[in-house]
Amino acid sequence: MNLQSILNEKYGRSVKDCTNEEIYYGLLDMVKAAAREKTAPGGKKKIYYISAEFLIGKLLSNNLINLGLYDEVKTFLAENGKDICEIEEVEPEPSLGNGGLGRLAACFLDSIATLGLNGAGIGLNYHYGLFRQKFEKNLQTEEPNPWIEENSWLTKTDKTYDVKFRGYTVKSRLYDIDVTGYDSYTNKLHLFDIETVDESIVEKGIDFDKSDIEKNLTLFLYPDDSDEAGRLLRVYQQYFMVSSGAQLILDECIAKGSNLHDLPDYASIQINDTHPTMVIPELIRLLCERGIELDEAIDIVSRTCAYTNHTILAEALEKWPISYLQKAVPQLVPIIEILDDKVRRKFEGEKLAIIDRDDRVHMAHICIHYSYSVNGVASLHTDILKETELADFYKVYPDKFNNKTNGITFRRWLLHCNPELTDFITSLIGDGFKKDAMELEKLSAFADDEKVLGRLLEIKADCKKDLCSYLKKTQNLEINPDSVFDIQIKRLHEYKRQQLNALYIIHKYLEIKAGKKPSTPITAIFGAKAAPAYVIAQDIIHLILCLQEVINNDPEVSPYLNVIMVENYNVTNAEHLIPACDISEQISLASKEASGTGNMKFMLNGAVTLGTEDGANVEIHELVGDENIYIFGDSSETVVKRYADASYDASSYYENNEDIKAAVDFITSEEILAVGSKEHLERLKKELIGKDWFMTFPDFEDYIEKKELAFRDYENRMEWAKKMLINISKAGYFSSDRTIAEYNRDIWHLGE
Ligand code: 26Q
Repeated sequence: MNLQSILNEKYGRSVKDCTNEEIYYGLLDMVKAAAREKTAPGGKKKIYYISAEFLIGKLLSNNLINLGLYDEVKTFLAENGKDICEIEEVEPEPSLGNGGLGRLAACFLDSIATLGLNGAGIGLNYHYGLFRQKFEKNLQTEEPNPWIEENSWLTKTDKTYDVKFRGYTVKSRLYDIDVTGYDSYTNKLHLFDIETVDESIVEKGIDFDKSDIEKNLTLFLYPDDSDEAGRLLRVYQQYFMVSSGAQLILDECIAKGSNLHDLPDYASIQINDTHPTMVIPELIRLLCERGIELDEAIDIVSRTCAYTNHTILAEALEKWPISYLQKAVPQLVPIIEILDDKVRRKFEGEKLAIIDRDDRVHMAHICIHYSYSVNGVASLHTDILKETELADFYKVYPDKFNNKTNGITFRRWLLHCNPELTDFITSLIGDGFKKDAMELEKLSAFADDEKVLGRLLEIKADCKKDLCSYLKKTQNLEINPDSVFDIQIKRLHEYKRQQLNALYIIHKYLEIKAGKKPSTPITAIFGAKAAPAYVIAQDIIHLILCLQEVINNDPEVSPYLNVIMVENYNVTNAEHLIPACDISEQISLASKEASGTGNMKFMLNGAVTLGTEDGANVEIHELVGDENIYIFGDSSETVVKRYADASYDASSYYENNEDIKAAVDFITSEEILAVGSKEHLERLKKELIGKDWFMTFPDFEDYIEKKELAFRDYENRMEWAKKMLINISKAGYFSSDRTIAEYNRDIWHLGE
């Protein structure tokens, strides 16, 4: 084994005598060398996936699996008394993303390489990933989350670019991370950085001096979908990323023979949400600088760029005051004004304009006018974009709009995180599903095979035990492995409605107190980070933590109901939580969750969804049928209508529904106030009664009903196992290999 010779050279010791740290760094070197030996996919045209976030997670085992080395290394280590899982723990997680959008970008890179498409990711080399979450006094606190060590997955390159801001120029340097495809090629993730970043400017928690751009430009990933502070810094970050990326793209295309007039034959640039929008004016600027006429430059760029929308939440759509751009990147302002002027000449009215009357630049509008493709991320989401949110644009550009339902990489979310299930599936249907996920359908032949179903239940029980020991070891949390695991893990956001789940838990607690005990104990598990400045999200975390303390310490209730809030939810603990889940909570307010991708990961691992008709839940429902999913709540049409006519009145639900009133009142009960903060809890209660903007009350009764039904059905173990099997067998559609094949077929056209 190659590893031994690396360890000899590095430490002069045999693997037996090396520490887990030493073995990890040995494997890092080994994997980097093996990745370098793999060829990059060739071809004239290349896809550049540009994104402010790549939530790649730990890379060691992922790369070992994709390079076909995992089993060999695991056996070799075991023979020498070492456990590969313990070595995996040494790796710091690169948390270079907030949530779904960043994790999607990482899954896409895996699939682009696996399908052998010539592609690269372009992003930023944040020194600190998404903050590390700690709980103190039942409140979230935030700490910096470093991941770059002397020895890391990053490879420093000698490529540098000048990036101009108002009044000064900074130098960007390119760092690369290899992206290994499964049994396939290797691509690159290009991350740009500046050399003057100064980690010592971090103050208490994650506060830092936001004004000194040269010291803070790539210091932190933005933790906020909702924070006002530091927005200007975000503009600097975005421009730094797109300017470096655009220069790299032009260099590469020229090196392959492009005369820049033919740029669309050499490159497609997929813009991941509006965060990289400035790549459009920046490319136009660079093309003009290189001698191309403005109108032609605009046309070339519009045929090169494609845009993906990930949200319909108005507050998440970026609108930058033109004064910010003037201050940071004045060179783009005249170009954006010209882009706006052209739109205004062509289309009447304000709705399609780029610069609005308040002098704010609508980034999504730049993308829609000056890209050749606009896609949503699940079929319901794309329909809502076309019919409601972007209807005015759809009218004038019907051909640009298309849907690409999200997907996940099965390498990480099945092969790596659930080897026992993977082996069992392989024993039943062979290993073709590892390359062609649709082969999972073959599992449906076993839907009535009690032996198979029994084994499936055993594997789930094993995964639950694994999770119990993992959470005991890492967080000192105790869970009953024989309870039903009901899991909601995702960013904390009101539209995702963790508060609805919390209200259910209160309802259940009150029922148990009144003597109505569930026949199978329930463990409600949460994992969620809240943006530091998102007040109500912090309050909801506080409530869940208070419920955890009160309920788990109540001897009357805790044998039947437990609440677990996992600290610092991230990719690594998701990999332990997902395989162990029985019921997957996907309870966003219909129309608000563009797609969701956690829903797909749970389904693939044999959890049954309890969800609203939102995002990709709709497609999961269509695939598995009514019998194998628990759907509740108002439809997206009802919700959209209720917003439009402003007819929703939360307080009347509170006044007229006893269950709702009892659950909401409990938020400020003596029991909760004994462990919580009055300020937080009263604010949350007031928010719910006075506003409940994401309409939890209208869905409350139906949620309880369907959840109770799911718990009852869970008692019939064979029937439940059948539901699990059908969910797994239908999950093939949600492979990101399928999604990427569709992007290529409809948008990128590589290899044609
Ligand atoms: C915007 C402006 C200023 C600061 C931050 C931001 C910002 C940062 C991150 C806005 C949005 C995000 C992240 C969005 C996101 O994760 N969206 C999710 O994308 C997934 C992949 O398509 C979907 O499955 C989810 O439904 C969607 O919520």
